[in-house]
Amino acid sequence: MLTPDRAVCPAWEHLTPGVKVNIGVCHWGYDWHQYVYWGGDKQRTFQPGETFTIHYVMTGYTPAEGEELFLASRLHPRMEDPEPAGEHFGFLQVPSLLAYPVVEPAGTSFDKLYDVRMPYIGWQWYGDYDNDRQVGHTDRYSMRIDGPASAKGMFYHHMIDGNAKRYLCTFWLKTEGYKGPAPVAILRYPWDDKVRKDVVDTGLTGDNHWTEFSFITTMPVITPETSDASQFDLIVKGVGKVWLDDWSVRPLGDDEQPGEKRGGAATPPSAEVSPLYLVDLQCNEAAGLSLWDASGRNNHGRLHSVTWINAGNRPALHFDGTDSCAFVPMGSPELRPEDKGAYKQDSLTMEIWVCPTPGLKGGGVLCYGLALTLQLQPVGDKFQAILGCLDVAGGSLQLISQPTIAGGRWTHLATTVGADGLVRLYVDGQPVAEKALDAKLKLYAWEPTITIGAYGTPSNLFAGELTGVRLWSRVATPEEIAAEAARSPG
Ligand SMILES: [Ca+2]
Repeated sequence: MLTPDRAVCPAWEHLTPGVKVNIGVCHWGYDWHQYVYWGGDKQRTFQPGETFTIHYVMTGYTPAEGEELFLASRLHPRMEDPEPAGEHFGFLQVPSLLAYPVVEPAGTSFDKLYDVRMPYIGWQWYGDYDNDRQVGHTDRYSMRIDGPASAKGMFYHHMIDGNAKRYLCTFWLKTEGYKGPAPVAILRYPWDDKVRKDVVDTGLTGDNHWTEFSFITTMPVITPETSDASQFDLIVKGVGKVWLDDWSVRPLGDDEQPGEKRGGAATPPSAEVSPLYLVDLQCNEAAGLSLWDASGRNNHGRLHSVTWINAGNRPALHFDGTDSCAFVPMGSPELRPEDKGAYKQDSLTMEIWVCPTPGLKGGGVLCYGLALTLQLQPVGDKFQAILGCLDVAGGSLQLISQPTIAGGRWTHLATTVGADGLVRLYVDGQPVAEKALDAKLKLYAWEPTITIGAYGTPSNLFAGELTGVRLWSRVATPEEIAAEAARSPG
C-alpha cells in the first residue's frame, strides 16, 4: 500500500472486448482517470462527432470493509523510511508522512496534524517546512519555513464555492532574523504556468511580529478550467525564519469590497551583485539550516540533516552519508535554463573544499543539475574525483582524477566549462584531466539546480565535510584556481 487511505478502495471489471482501458483513482483529489486504447498501447484519439461505448462494472468496499483493510495494511517501506529525510509524493515533499497539516480553506491554524488523506478537507501542505508546536498566531501551532524554501497548498474550488467569481485569501506571517528577498505569496491555477497569477510581495525582512495579509484572487474568473483547483505558494527565497498561520480562502459576494492588506512596497535594498560569482556560499554560519549567498544574487542554500562542525579555525558542513544534503533552489536567471533543454550558463567554474571521512564511501559533492556532477569514489585508502557531464546533443563524458585525495584532509576541487565545450578538472589547484563536450550542458526539467553533498537526484550521499562552494560566471584560469587552492578552506 503506497498511501494510507480509509476512503477509496475501488475495483473495476472491464467488459468490452478489443479495447484496453486503464482506470484508476487519483488519490490527490479522489478523481477518476480513464485512458482508452484500441489495439496495442496506442492511445485512441477521436474525431468530432465520433462516438464509442465501453462497458465496465465498478465496485467498491463498504466503509466498514475499507476501514478493516486500512487497519490491516502496512506502509510501503519507502514511505516508512524515506531518503533523504522528509516525505515525497513524486517530486513533492511533506515533512513527515505521519504528521502533516492539510489545506483547510475555511481556516488552517496548523493545530491539527494528520496521518491519512482527508478528502473531505483537502490536500496536505507540502514543501520544505516544519510543523512548529511552540509558535502560533492565536495558539501555539504554525508552519515554520527556514529559507530558502517554499510551501504549497492546493484546494479544490468546490471546497469553497465553485461558482464564486472572487475569493479573499488571508494569511498571517511572522519573521525572525530574516534577510534577502521578502517572502512572496502566489495564488495560481496549479496545472498551467501561463495563466495570470495573483502575487503578493510581503515586503517583510528582519524581525516582524504576526502581520496580516489578504488579497482578492482573480483566479476563478480568468479561465474556465479553474473550476477545479487553485494553488497557494509561499516562496521564501531569503535566509532566516518565517512562520505562516491562520491561512484561509473564502468566497466573496459580488457586492463585497473588503480591503486588501498586501504589505509589500518595502523592497529591501538589493545587495551589490558580484560580476564574478553566481553563487558564493562561504559556509560561515556555524548554525541553522541556511547558507547565505554572498554573491548578491540571492542563490541561498538550504541544508537537510546537515550538521555544523568546527574545522580548525572555521565552521564547516558535516554530511553523515545517510540522509544529509543541501540545495540551492533555482534562483537567479543565470542559473536557470533558457528553455527546457539547456542551461543558459555555458561558461562557468565550480569549486568546493572537500574532506571525505576516511574509509567511507565518498559520494556526490557538487552537482549543477545532472549536467555537471562531481563526486568522490574510494580507491584503496584514498579517493578519486569523478566529473560527469551531459550535453543536449545526447553526449556524455567523464573526467577522472588519480586516487590521490586523502580522507580526513581538506582538498580543493574545481572544474571549468567553456563556451567552446572544453571541460577541465582540477585537484588542489592542479589540472588533472580535460575533454571537450559536443554541445551545451543538458537540463532535466525535474532536477534541482545545485546539489551539495549528493548526486543531483539526490542520491549517492556524501560522507565527510564540505565548505566554500562557489560558481563563477566564467572560466577561471589555471592561475586563478591555483591561487584559490593555495588558501585554506573557505
Ligand atoms: Ca496556529
